[in-house]
Amino acid sequence: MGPPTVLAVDSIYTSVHPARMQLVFPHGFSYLREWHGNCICNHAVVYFRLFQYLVHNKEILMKPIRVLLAALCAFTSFAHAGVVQLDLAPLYNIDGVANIGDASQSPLDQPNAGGNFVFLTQSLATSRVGASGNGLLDSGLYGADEFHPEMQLGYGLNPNGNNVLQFAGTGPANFTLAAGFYKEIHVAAMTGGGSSFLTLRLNYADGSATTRTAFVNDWYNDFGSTPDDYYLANGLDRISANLSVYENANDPALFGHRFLVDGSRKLLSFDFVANGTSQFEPRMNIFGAAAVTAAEVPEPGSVALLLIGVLGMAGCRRKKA
Ligand SMILES: [Ca+2]
Ligand SMILES: [Ca+2]
Ligand SMILES: [Ca+2]
Repeated sequence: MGPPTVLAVDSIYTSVHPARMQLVFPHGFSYLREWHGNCICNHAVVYFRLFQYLVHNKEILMKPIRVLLAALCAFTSFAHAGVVQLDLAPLYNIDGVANIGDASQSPLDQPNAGGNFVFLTQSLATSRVGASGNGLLDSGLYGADEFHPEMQLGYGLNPNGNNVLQFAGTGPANFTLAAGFYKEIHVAAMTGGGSSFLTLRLNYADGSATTRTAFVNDWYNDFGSTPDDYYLANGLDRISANLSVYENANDPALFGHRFLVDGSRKLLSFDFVANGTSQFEPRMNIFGAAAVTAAEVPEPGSVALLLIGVLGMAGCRRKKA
């Protein structure tokens, strides 16, 4: 049997849900990371499978590059603070983004004269007005930039169903995430028909809570980005909820807001608390959220794997000498 090789990089962080990164090795071993909605799979399983692979294929110790690759696979699992996409689907109460094939949206602003508008996807915008169409990304997947981590917005996963949490004078909404240590939560939001305030109340395992209140602008407002309040998209067009009126406005925006978390305390859940909203206007709308984990502590399995990699490379050098 020849030396093992990496058969395929099956898919690296595809835009489908759940997000998945997979390396497939021969002999039935694979390296896989998945994000199932609001939790991350147990990394220990990944490390154990890589350990199995290295032990099973002793000849790999002759191949420093492959050892290094395997070690890097494990190392990257804890070297970076993780991003957890928070699946708010249980909270969504309207379809706030028009897309091709779906003519039954609910307005992001007041449902009467002068209002009754929603965002639309780029493909629908292009189909209506060609190159001057400005819509939200069809996938709802906004890549990381200097202000925010990668964020998967709900409409990209469920374009025809409920994909926005709208506060129209309604009370707070609680979201329970995978209990853990986080340092930031980012929320995609805007207000239609005026501006409003969003307080995130963070509930820790020790019974304590912290809050920060963000000013969630009217979708036509513009401001200078800061690490706390920024844009996910700007210069957008909008369309009436029944798709009859296209406004080639090049102005509305979807905003992002950062809420800092005490990374030394285990977080259990948080509450979205809206202020300044009403049944008619303003109405605040939330499109998705992501959490950034606090620095992860290397697990014993990954430390052992790195040691194997170093020893393997040392062994190769001795044999060559
Ligand atoms: Ca829709
Ligand atoms: Ca436009
Ligand atoms: Ca604007």
